[in-house]
Amino acid sequence: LSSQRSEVQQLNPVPGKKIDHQGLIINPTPHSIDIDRTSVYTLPATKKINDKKGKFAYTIAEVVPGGIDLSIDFGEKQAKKNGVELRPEAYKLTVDKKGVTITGYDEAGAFYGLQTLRQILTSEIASSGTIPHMTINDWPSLSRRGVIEGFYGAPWSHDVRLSLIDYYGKNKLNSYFFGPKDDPYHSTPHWRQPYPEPEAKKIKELVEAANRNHVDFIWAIHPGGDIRWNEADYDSLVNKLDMMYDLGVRAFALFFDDIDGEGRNPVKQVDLFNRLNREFVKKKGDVSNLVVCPTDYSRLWAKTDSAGALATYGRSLDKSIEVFYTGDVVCSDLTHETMDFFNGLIRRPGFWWWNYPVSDYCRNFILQGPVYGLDTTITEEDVVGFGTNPMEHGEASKLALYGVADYTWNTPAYNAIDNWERALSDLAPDATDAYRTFAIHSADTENGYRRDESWETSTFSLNEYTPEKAAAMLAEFEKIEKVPATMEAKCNNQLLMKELKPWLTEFGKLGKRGVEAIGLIEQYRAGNDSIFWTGYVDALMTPEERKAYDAHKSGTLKLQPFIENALEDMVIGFYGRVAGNTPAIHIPIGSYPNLATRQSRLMTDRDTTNHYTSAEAQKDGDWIGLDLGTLRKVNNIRVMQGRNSTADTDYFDNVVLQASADGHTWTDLTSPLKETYDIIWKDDNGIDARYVRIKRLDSKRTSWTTVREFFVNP
Ligand code: 14T
Repeated sequence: LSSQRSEVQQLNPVPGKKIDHQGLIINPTPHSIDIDRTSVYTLPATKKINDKKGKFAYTIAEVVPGGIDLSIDFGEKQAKKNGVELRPEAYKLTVDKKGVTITGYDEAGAFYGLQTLRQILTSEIASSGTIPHMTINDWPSLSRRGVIEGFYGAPWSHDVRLSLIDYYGKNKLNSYFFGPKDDPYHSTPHWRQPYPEPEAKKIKELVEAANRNHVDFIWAIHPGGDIRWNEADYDSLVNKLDMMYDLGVRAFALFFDDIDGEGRNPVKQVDLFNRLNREFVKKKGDVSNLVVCPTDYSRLWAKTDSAGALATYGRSLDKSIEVFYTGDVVCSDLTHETMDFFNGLIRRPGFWWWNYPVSDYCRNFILQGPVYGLDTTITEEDVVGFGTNPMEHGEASKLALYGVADYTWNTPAYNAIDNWERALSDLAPDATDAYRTFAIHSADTENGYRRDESWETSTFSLNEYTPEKAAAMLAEFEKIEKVPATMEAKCNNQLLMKELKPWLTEFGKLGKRGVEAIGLIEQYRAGNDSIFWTGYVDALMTPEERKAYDAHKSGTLKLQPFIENALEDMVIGFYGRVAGNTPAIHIPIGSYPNLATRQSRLMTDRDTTNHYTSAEAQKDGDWIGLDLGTLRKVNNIRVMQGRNSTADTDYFDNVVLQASADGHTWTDLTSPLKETYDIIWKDDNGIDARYVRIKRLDSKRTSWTTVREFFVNP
C-alpha cells in the first residue's frame, strides 16, 4: 500500500558545504586574506590609536574593547600608496609587528576595515591575546547591498529596526529601504500626511543610526492605491518627501506594486518619476538617485510588447532612475536569463528585489534555512543593486541577512551551506546546536518559494523499516524534543527568542509526537495489537493540537509527513489484521510530489472551505487521484476543483474522470469536461476500481491547480 503513495518530495539541494575556517570567521567573506601563522602581533595593554582623519572614535570604541596599536586612514591617495583596490568601499587591513593598519579607499571602506577587525578580535585566532600577521584586501562585488522592509504584516518595532541597522553595518550591507506595506504613512490611506510627532522622531533616530553604520536610509512611498494624476496630488507627494527630507532622509523610492485602478498607468508613473527627478532630486542636490518599483515587477504578469509598462519605462524613464524587479515569479531565483529579460525591456540593469525570507504569504512559517537560489556569476552588469525583503520577524531574519550580505559582498565565493552554519553560531553562539536543529527543520514554505528542509534526515515508510533507520529517526526526534528548553536556557538574544518562541513550542511537541510514533512502530511490528491501538488513539492529534501546529509549523517537508504516513499505514494494517479485510481508505496520489504531504489531505477532509493546491504550474497529462487501498465497487464520485469562486483559474479546465483496477489501465467515466468545477458522477451498477482520478487533457492553462474535495462513495 505505501508504495502507492506519491514519493516524498525532492527539492533542489542547497549548494556548498561546511568549511574549516581555522579560527578566523569574517562575514562577509573577504576577497583576499593572506595569513602568516609563523609570526604574531601581541596585543598590548593600552590603546594607541592613530585615527588620521578623526572619524572613527565611536566605531573604534565599539570594535576594540582592549589594547591595540591601530592606525586608520582613507582616501584615494592613501589607497594608491598602500595597494588598496581602487573602488568605493574597498579597504586593506594589515597586521604586522607594529600592529594593525587600516586603509580605506573612502570613509565607508575604512569603516568596513574596522568591522573586519572586530571579527578578527573576536575570532578564536585572537583568543590568546595575539594575532598572526596578515594582509586582507577587500572590496564589494555589488555596490548596493541591502534590505527592503517591504512586507505585509506588522512593521518592525523601533528596537528591532535599530538592532537590524547595526547588523547591516557589521555585515557591510549599505542600503535600508523603508517601505512596510502596513505603515499607513507609507501607503494608502495616509501617504499624503506627515508622520505624527513620536513616529517622526523615531524616523530621525533611524536615519542617524543608519548614518553611523554607513547605511543609506531610503524612505519609500506607496501612493498608487488612490493617487490621482493631478497637480494637487503631485504637490502632496513633493510635500511629503520634503517633510521626510527635513527629518534627515536623503534617498527616496516610489513603489507602485500591488495596486488596482488609475495608479497602474505606466505613462503617468514615468511622467511622475521624471518630474520628481528634475524638480526634487536634482534641485536638492544632495539626494540620491530614485529607485522605483513598477506595477509589472514580475514576469508573471509583465507585458512584453512595446506599449507595455516595462518598454515604456525603458524608452522614457530618465537613465539615472533605477527599477526594481522580483524575477520570473514573485519569489524567484536570481539568474542571468531572468535579468536579461527585464534589462532588455527597461534598458538598464534592474535593481533585484528578492522576496526571501519574506513570509507574508505563509505567516505560519518562520524561514530559517540557507540563502540559496542566487547565481554566483551575477555581476553589476546584471543588477544595479540587490535588496532582500525579510520576514516581519526582524531578528529571525538576520540568519538570511547574514547570507545576503555574504553573497552581495563576495558573490563568486558564496557558499550557501557554510554561510548558514556560520550564521547560526553568529546569532546563537551558546546554543548553536539547538538553533541548528530548529533551523534545519524550519525552512520550507509548503506553498510558496520552496526551500529544501531536513536534508540530513532520511525518513522511511513502514515497509522500508530497519532497526537502524528507526533508531536514527528516534535520535533525531529526541534531539528535537529538547530544543525549546536548550534555547530557553542558552540563547540570550531576547528579541530573537520572543520571535521564535511559538514555533519552538510547536517544534518540541513535534519531537514528542515523533518519539511516540517510533515507539508505536515497534509495538505494531511486534504484533502487540491492543497496546498499539491505545497508543494510536493517543497519538492522533486533537483538533486543538492540529490548530496549534498549523499556526506555527516546522518539519512540514519530512518530519510531520513521516509521522502521519506511518500512523496511517499502521492503522490500515491493524484494521486488516483484526477485521480480516482492507478498510475503506483514500490516499491522495498523482503527478504532484506534494500529494505526499498533509496538505493533500485537505481534499479528503470533508471540508469544502479549504483546498489542496499543487503549488506548481499545471500541464497536459497532470492528474490527481485517490488510492482506495483495494478493489471496491465505486458508484459515486464527486470532485470539486478551484480555490473559491468562479473567478478562480486554479483548476483543470479540460479534464476527464477515470477509474482503474491496477493503476495502469484507466477507464474514462466521463467525456472531456470543459470549465467544470464540480464533477459529479453516479452509476447504480458502479465500476470495480482501486484507483480513481481526474486527468488534465490539452489546455493552455499554466496556473496552479487546486481541489477542494474529492469524495468516493460519500
Ligand atoms: F514590490 C514588489 F516587488 C513586491 O514584491 N511586492 C509585494 C511585497 O510587498 C510582498 O512582501 C511580496 C511577498 O508576498 O510580494 C508582493 O506582494 C504580493 C505579490 C503577489 F503576487 C502580494 C500578493 C500577490 F498576489
